[in-house]
Amino acid sequence: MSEQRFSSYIAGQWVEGDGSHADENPSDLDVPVGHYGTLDAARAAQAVDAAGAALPAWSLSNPQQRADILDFVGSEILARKAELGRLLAREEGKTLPESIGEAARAGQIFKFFAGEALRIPGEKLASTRPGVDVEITREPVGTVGIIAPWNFPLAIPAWKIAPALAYGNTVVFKPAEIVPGCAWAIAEILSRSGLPEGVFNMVLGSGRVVGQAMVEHPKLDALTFTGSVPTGHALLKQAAARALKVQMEMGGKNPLVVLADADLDTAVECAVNGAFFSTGQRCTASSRLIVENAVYDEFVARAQARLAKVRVGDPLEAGIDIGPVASRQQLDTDLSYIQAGHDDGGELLAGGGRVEGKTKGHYLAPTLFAAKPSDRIAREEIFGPVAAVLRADDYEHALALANDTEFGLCAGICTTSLKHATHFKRHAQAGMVMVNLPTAGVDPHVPFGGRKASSYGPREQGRYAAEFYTTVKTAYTAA
Ligand code: TXE
Repeated sequence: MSEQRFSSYIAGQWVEGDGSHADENPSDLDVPVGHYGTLDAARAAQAVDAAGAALPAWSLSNPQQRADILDFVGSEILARKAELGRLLAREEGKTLPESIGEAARAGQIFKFFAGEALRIPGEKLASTRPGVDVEITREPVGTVGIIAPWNFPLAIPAWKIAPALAYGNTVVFKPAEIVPGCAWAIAEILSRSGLPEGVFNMVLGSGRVVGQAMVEHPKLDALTFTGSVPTGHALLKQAAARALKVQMEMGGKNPLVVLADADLDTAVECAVNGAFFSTGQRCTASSRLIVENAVYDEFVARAQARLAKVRVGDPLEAGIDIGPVASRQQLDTDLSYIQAGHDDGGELLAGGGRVEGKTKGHYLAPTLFAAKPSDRIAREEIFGPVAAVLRADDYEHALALANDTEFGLCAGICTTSLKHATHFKRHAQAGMVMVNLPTAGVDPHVPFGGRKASSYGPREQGRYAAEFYTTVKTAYTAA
């Protein structure tokens, strides 16, 4: 397995790329998952050329052909979910059950969009002019660039690639640098799916070189990006300068409000799961726990007791709750925020440092601070197993704290009050709201996305994906 080499895929051909970069296993730094070569800007541009050349035929392809191909891909991912989950667990570090669950999710998404390929809607309206017919149809947006992050290396590519292909677009997919194995696995399945050459391309390499070359290419018609706010905003400016259609999913600093009337067992489970599972590396993670004063001490005591039982370690090992941080760079970021928590005067309630594993890995204890709303750990996206707990006087104060952020991806509340749950669903400034559930954990067939600095452009997933992956045409015919 350590000998495996991951290549790029352009115009139906595997392309080796330059060099031999180690694909690191964050839970065992001595044994890489494989090796990969990176592309230069010229070869990334060739991938966009290939996608552009394949577009005219694919955009007019039979929807049954597209459905069959996506169904094949979904079926194979589902059949191989244990093996693909294992690759994911080794490469990104989430636990094996979470990884297998993500692989299954990726397969289900391909199957959902297999169906959608056959359900592309249109409208026919009466014209305001006599003797004229008006039809509104959806056509593919064109050549779509996909720039993906590392934290869901199977599911996020799936929820971008599947709708792109279902609606008749061609694709250039650039995964994050640290997950070439999962990207290669997806490309390998797509390479055997019956897709005409050039319809799907996958390019390995750095964001600055390969990603930039894609975005600057005149034949790229649309860009979908998930990643950090700074990169997203930089790409947004470039996209605006050339009027490129974009969809951006960026950071989060998601609140979980715990009211005095909450079932505290539910609240603690929601908090621990939402803040720390998947090593806190979810854009939907509950990194701000906002707890009403009346139950604050009890909530903290119960959360500490629960965290003391959480097991950090090798994601392939049974009984492990939290795997390693995905990379050295992310570990350094997490440790710097733990330091910031101390520097800003926070009180450490749990964790606070690295954990020894059986192997050399980026293990970090789930870390909880009592913090002030102005502290950096309570305001900035950390993207690791580090969360802040804040005090709220009452529901109104909790809601105000929940909305006091530049982000707006999701917001959660634990309460038994229908009145407060209903009010929160309406007034939380977020794209997604959860009641008595962790903020992380969403369905694949309904819209995903946020407000404020978290997102830009149309929603992802479900039927709402059509907004980004298609463009509308209005046709008039004299009858
Ligand atoms: O993100 P980047 P990284 C946040 C999180 C994390 C931080 C860094 O805070 O700590 O981002 O993660 C590509 N032109 N999130 O470094 O840099 C890059 O190659 C074109 C939150 O992974 O934004 C990768 O494929 N592309 C987020 C993708 O952009 C460029 C999920 C994301 O990389 C590029 C992931 C460029 N100039 C990270 N520079 C969430 N909330 O879901 C980079 N890329």
